[in-house]
Amino acid sequence: MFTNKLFTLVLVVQPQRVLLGMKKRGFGAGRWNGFGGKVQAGETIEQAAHRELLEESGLTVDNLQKIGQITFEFVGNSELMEVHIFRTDSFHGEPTESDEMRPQWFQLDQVPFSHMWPDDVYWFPLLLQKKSFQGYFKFQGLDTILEYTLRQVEEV
Ligand code: 6U4
Repeated sequence: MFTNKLFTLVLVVQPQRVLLGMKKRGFGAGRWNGFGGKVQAGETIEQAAHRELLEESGLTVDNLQKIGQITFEFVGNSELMEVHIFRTDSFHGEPTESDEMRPQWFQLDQVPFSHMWPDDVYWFPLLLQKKSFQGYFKFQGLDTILEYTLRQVEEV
């Protein structure tokens, strides 16, 4: 029997660049990723997305666009990660290193996929084209995708 745990992930995208953070500790440490984390009791998914973005990057945003939802299964773990992915094109503040993340801008043709979660290379192009998507990835360990589905949807 599977249970779902809610997570957020925010990508700040500008015409020529995307802001990623090097995860310094915890789950996914050593990988570049968007900013996000667990949804806490008493907050909405969107509130959690704003909170985690501020905590991890120092940035605030007026609007987050809901763009994707991916469920991750890790073989041997009955808790699925339900990750809600948002995109924003504008922000307030200066990207600032936190205990958890070291932010860095990447040109859109130099996104460091080999140092990111292996699923990112599949859905990043949709995110960059502002196409909404829904997916499911089944992992063996942290590096191997055993199977996946990914489809474009009208609305997440
Ligand atoms: P703590 O340790 O409580 O501060 P918290 O920041 O709440 O943790 P964390 O860092 O464990 O949560 O959240 C994991 C983050 O990694 C979320 O933003 C979702 C993201 N993530 C998890 N699996 C991913 C994957 N396969 N591909 C991806 N992002 C993933 O791009």
